[in-house]
This record gives sequence, structure tokens and C-alpha cells, in this order.
Amino acid sequence: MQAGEGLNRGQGVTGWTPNVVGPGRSVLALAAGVLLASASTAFAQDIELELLQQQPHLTVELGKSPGRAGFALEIGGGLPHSFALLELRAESGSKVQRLVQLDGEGQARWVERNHELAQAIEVSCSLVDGETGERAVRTSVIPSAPSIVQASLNQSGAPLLGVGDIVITEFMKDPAFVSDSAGEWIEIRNRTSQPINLEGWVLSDAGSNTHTIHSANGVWVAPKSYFLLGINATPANNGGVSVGYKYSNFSLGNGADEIRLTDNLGTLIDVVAYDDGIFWPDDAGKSVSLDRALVDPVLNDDGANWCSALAPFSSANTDFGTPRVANNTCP
Ligand SMILES: [Ca+2]
Ligand SMILES: [Ca+2]
Ligand SMILES: [Ca+2]
Ligand SMILES: [Ca+2]
Repeated sequence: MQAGEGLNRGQGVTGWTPNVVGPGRSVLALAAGVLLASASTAFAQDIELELLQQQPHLTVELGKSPGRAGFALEIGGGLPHSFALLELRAESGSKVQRLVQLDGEGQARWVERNHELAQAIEVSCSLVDGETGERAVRTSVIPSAPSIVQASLNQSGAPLLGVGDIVITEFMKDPAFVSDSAGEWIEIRNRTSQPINLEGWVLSDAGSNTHTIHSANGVWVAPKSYFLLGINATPANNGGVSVGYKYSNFSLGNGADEIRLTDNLGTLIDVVAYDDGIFWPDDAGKSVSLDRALVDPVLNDDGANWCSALAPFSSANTDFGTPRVANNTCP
């Protein structure tokens, strides 16, 4: 889409030009685009207004669908695995900050849901160069946009998802009752009030494990519910666990490993990277279980918020865990 397409009602695009920061060095340039779709628009296409072709960049999508407003920020061109600090300041002066980790390609996508845009919002993005310590800050204003009807829906019309809409809550990396190749599983929780379809999502680690979730009818996680992804979906073989989706080409190392869940648009929805028992629980035959009060995509990054499950699954399986139900409170 060209910048300007799909705009109406006198609303427009805001953009700003690259700046040079530090000793003659262009560290960061930002661009923002605002899409305002008319009431007659059935579904806006997924919009990316790239006002600047060069990297690094930030693009902004605005959207509102019934009961669901918000905007998405695409950050690109940063250093791999570095951080961007986003600050969102409303006209009233209230502000929130978000620390976003960029991926291995120096990119990140951040979605703010349920943000009503009744007021203009000033967005600042800081990228820090880890080598030089240089900090680049760029700011622009998203106008208040009460006339937005809907935008930023993906091509299937599904609402945008954000970091933490699905959270990894428990995993069995080292079952004892059955073999690892039969008994590994991952429990996730849908924290939203909407059903979420995992179709096209990618389960991966930092190595070569990668699996794209696919099922003819989609893979739906009910609102406010737990769901199990497992290596084996046959209860007779997997220790009696009710697996909702069976993956392949993915295993949970008994030492350090990662669980990454990326949605079909490329947003990293949650990631857990555990170690070999230094800061994380590491008991054979017991799942690694996030404290039930800490179901959060950031809090679950800390091994101290996890513990080994406290009780057996059932009378039939002596391994410990709480597959598909709320976890214990950690001791
Ligand atoms: Ca394992
Ligand atoms: Ca792995
Ligand atoms: Ca996480
Ligand atoms: Ca559980």
C-alpha cells in the first residue's frame, strides 16, 4: 500500500525524518503511519506504512475493531537482541513505558490493545547501542482518532494479538513415567476474553527445533483457558495426558533450552528460556510449573518464579504436574 491510501475524514499520516545522533552517526530513524479506515470498509488489509525505506525504523498501525482498540508498533533495524524502550504519553500526562527486546534480526513488534485513543498519544522510542552506549530517541504524536472504525486486522479478520495474550505456564521437559519422546508437553494459557487460533503459529527454540502449528480446522484455545501442546497426543502412550495439539520436530531439552511461541504475523507472543538447574527447577519426573499467581510473559522469564510441580498428575501417572489446570502456588 502506498502512504495515503485508505485515508479519509481529513485524517492523515504523520511521519518524521531520520536524525543523526552522536558523532555523525545515524542511529535511528522513525516513521509512523496512521491508517484510518471508513465505516464502510469491510476489513482493512494488514497495513504497513513505511514512510522511510531505510533502517532502522518504527512504524505504527492504528486499529479499532468492536470492543478492541489499539495500535501496533513495528521496530526494525536495531542491533540483534538489543532493547528498545517505548514511552507512550497521553495528552493528560499519563504515561507508560514498555521495554521491548529485539529479535536476532534487530526487529520487534509491539501491540498495545484496548488503547482507546480518545487523546493524542506521543510515542517515543529509544534504541541503545550496546557497544557505544549511544541512545537515540525519536518522538512523534499519534492524533486522537475517535473516528477509527477498524484497521490493523490481519487478512483473516482476526484481531491483533499482543505479547502475553498467550503465556507459557508449565512444561514437562523430563518425564519419568513415560519416555521423553512420548511424555513431553507444554501448557499455555489464553489470558484474553477471545478464543485464539494458533493456526500458523510457530513453536521453536533458539536452535533447530521449529514447528508450524497447523490443523485443518484451526487450533483454538478457549478464552481464559489452559491448553496443552504435546509431543504425543495418545493418552495410552503419553502418560494419560489430554494433549490438544501434537507437534513434531520440537523437543524440550533436559538441560538448557527455549520455548518460543510466535504468532502467524511474526509477533513473538511468549518465550521461556530455561537453564540446567541453576536458576530453574530441574527435577526428573516433575513438570516445571509457573507460580499460579504469576501468569505473565515477563514474570515467566525468571526461573525464580517457577517450581517443580508438587503432586502427581493422577493415581495412574506418578509424574508430578497439573496439565490443563491451574498450577500450584510455588513454595
Ligand atoms: Ca526432554
Ligand atoms: Ca529444543
Ligand atoms: Ca516470557
Ligand atoms: Ca498447569
